[in-house]
Amino acid sequence: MIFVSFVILSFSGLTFLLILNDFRTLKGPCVIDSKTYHNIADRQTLRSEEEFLESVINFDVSQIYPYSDVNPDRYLIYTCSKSLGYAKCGGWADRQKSIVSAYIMSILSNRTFAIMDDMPCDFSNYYDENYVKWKISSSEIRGLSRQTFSTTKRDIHPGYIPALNMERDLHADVVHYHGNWDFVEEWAGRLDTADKIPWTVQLPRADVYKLILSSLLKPTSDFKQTIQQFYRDQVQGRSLICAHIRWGRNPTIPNDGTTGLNSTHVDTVLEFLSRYKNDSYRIFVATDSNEILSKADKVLGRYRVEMPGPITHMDLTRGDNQCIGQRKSLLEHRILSQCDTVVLTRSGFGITAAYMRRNSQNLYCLYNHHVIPCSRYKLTFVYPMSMSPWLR
Ligand SMILES: Nc1nc2c(ncn2[C@@H]2O[C@H](COP(=O)(O)OP(=O)(O)O)[C@@H](O)[C@H]2O)c(=O)[nH]1
Ligand SMILES: [Mg+2]
Repeated sequence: MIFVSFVILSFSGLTFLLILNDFRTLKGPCVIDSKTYHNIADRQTLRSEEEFLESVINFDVSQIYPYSDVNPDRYLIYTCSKSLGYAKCGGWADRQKSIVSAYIMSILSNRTFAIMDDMPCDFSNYYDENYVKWKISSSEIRGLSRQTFSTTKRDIHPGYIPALNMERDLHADVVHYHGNWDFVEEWAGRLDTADKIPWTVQLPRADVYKLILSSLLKPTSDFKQTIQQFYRDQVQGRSLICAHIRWGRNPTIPNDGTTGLNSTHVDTVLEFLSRYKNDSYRIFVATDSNEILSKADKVLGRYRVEMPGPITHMDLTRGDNQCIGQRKSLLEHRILSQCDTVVLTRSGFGITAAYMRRNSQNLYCLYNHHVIPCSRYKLTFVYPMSMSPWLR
C-alpha cells in the first residue's frame, strides 16, 4: 500500500515539474521548439525520479515472486532456438521486449515461465537466473502439446491482446512466445494485469523493463568478471562517458536495415564526446560499425576504452565469430546501462540499456543533429517506432 501511494505521488510530482527555462541545447543554434523538448525531456526533478526508482528497487521482491498459483505442468517459454523452429529473433533489444511480454503473459496465464535462447549461442553463458527461475531443459517439455504466439507470424499483435483469453486461447501445455515488439502498454490495459501485477500498470515502460529484467537476469560470474576487469584495467576509477552509435546497414553488418544515421550525425556525437578528452574521464563508444570505431579512435585517441572482440549482429551475422560477437554485444549493452554519462542514437539496443539505468541523469540523445538531455520515460517519442512499429 505504501509502495502504491508512493508511486502515485511520484507520478503526480513528475508531471508538474516541467521547467521551461532549463532548456539549453548543448551544441550550436537549435530549432527544437519548447513543446517538443518537454515531450523529450519530461523535466521531472532528477532527485524525485531517483527516489522513486529506489522505492521500486527496494520493493521487497519476495512479495511478488514467486506467484503462488503457477501451474508447474503448463509453460510459457520465451523461445529463440533453431532446434525448436524459432530462429529469427532479432537483436538483444528485440529479445528483451519479448522476454518482458512473455513474462507478463506467463503470470496472467498462471504458467511456469522459462527462457530457451540458443541463437546463436546459449544465453545462459551470459546471464543466470536471479529472483525468478527461468532455466528449463528440452527433456522437461518433450512430448507435451505446443502452440506458438509469434509477432512475426502475427499470432500476437496490439489489437489481439485486450481480447486474449488465457484459458481458451492458450490451450497447449507449452506456449512458445517469439517476437520483436514491445507490448507493455497493451498488457497494462487489461483488467487481469491491474489485478495480478498492478506495478505493470503503475510504472512507466522503462521501469517495467528494469524491474522484470533485473528480477529475471543476473550476469554469470564470467560475464561479471569481464566487466570488472574492464573497469579495473581501463576505466581505473575515472568517470566513464559513453555513446551508442547505431549505424544499421554498413560494411560490418551489410545485411542489416538502415537507421537513418549519417556521417554528420556520427561527427556530432564524437564532437560531444571530445569535450571529455582529459584525464578525469575515459570514453567508450559502442557501435555496430568498425568504421565508426576507427573514426572514434582518431577523434578520441588515448582517452577511448573498449571491450575487445568482433562486432556482429546476433541475429544476422554468420560464421565463426557469432558467439564471441554476441558476448561482446551483451557486455557492451550492460556497460551502456552503467556508464556515468551516455549518449543514445536511434536503436532499441540503446533504449533498453537506458531503461536499465538508475535514472535519467546524464542521459543524452542525438536528436535533429543535436545532442540534448533526454528522459528514460520519453525515449519512444525521441525515437518513434524503435520499440514497436506503432509506438511514438
Ligand atoms: N557489439 C555491439 N553490437 C551491437 C551494437 N549495437 C548493435 N549491435 C548488434 O546489433 C543488434 C541490433 O539489434 P537490436 O538489439 O534489436 O537493436 P535495434 O535493432 O537497433 O533496435 C544488437 O543486438 C547487437 O547484436 C553495439 O554497440 N555493440
Ligand atoms: Mg532489432
